[in-house]
Amino acid sequence: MAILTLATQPFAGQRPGTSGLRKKVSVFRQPHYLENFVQSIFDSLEGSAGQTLVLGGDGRFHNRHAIQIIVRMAAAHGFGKVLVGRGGLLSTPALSCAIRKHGAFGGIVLSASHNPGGPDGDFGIKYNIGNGGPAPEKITEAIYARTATLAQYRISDAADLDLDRIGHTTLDGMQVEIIDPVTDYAELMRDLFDFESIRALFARGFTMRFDGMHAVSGPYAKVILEDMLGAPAGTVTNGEPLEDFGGHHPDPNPVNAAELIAYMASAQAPDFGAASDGDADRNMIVGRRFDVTPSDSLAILAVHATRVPGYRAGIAGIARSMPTSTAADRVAAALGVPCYETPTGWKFFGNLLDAGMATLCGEESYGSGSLHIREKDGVWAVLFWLNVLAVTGKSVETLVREHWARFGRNYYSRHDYEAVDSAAADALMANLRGKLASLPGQTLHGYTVALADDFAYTDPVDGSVSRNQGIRLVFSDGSRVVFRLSGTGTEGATLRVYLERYEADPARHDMPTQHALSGLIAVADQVAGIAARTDRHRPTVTT
Ligand code: VG1
Ligand code: CO
Repeated sequence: MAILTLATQPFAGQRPGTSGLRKKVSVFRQPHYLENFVQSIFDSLEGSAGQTLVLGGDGRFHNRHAIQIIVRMAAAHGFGKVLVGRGGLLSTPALSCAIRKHGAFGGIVLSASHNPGGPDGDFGIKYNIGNGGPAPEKITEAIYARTATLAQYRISDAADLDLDRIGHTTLDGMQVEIIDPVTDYAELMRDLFDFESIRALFARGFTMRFDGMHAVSGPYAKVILEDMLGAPAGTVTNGEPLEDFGGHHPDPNPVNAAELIAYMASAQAPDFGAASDGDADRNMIVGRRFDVTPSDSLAILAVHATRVPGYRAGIAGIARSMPTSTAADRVAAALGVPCYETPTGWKFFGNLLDAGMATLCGEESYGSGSLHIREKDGVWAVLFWLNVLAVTGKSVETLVREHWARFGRNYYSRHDYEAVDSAAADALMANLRGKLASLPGQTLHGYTVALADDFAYTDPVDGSVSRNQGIRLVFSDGSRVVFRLSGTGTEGATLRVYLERYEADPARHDMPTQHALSGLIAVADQVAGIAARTDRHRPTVTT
């Protein structure tokens, strides 16, 4: 076996977005494309010689091939050991858990998360640091800078590994261990939650459906829900990871998980429904004939945290991404703890969690998590809800309605305009930026603009500043409209418009969401000129 040094040339555009580098599979299949990016990651690390790297992915098309390449490059780079999930599988939260548990230097997760898979779908790669979380911008920018100058990469010429057999082997002097992808993670969940109470809940006949969307969460959900907690076999549906996710879009929202939503609205609906995304870091929570918004979910978990063993001592603070509704802010105020507002993307929560400033974090995009790891965590959120349902004996709907009665309701919706012409989307954002100074004081469709800005964030721990994180209009009644361009899409641009309206009066908590937000929807179009500039007259996806 030998270490080869191969000449290469830079590829344009290898800049990590909101969550790693995501491109079409066809882009990743170009010779040297993956290798260049991996070498750029390795070249940006200091002190990795002899250390441990954790490696796994969501099982999508190209996953196994990429794993073989990265293991051989890790050996060439001088890592001491690589831990690989069996079959090349590790959910994003399980990878974060494994980095922390095994004291690894870092990890690489192969996923394009909620983006579709298969030969014509998307692929992605992301580097996580030693705290288990996504690399901060300082590192992702260094990686990107390196991709622009790379002239060679190093790789072992060793034969392919057997990824399917648990155990130890060596590759060009580097240890390789194939680990069960579920074990460490399941143990962590058992330590955080009241498994006795949840087991008793299922024993009393409580019913649920977990839709794995043929992504990587299935094996985790089956072991934990069906084997450890005694949920009936068949509770987990679409539980086998498939390379193309069965042709579906593994994005757990009411549009892409329509089958689960329909089932939860039917006469056979179980007590509880949930779904997760490609890499199992997102969650959707559904009650019987009752959907829960991710922003409400975060707020409700925070209120009930002390009912859960892992959070019995209370929470130090909450962090939410800027577009996420302010429901959690009201809970933080009631608990007397701070609520931090960060840019979109989990990498911004890492410092707050490491510093002990926040305990729970969440995003409106069906993501929530806590200091137990440094990624958002889909199965964790489901277990948190099950724990609260078990110890309160209440239904999902009752818990949410009680929450609204106490704190008020934050009507919330996100409108996505996908695959919009990039130039038109950039022009729309530039035009909005140009208008910011003139908006405060204006009244539009009955809403008076109190603040209009381009969100910038100063990390309170390391002082780093992230600018241009979304245009924010805040109105005098606390309602908000936020505009951002997606940093995870692979086709044209995706414009996201986030809409939020606060309603304190319980007599007005039963309006259809889009109706409650109709005034703000009109404001958004008037200010941004969405229809005129993109020629789109309705969103591609409304969640
Ligand atoms: C989207 C979401 C963001 C999330 C990111 C990664 O980013 O809005 O909240 O952190 O996806 O989630 P963007 O830039 O497209 O809006 V995952 O589960 O796809 O890794
Ligand atoms: Co994801």
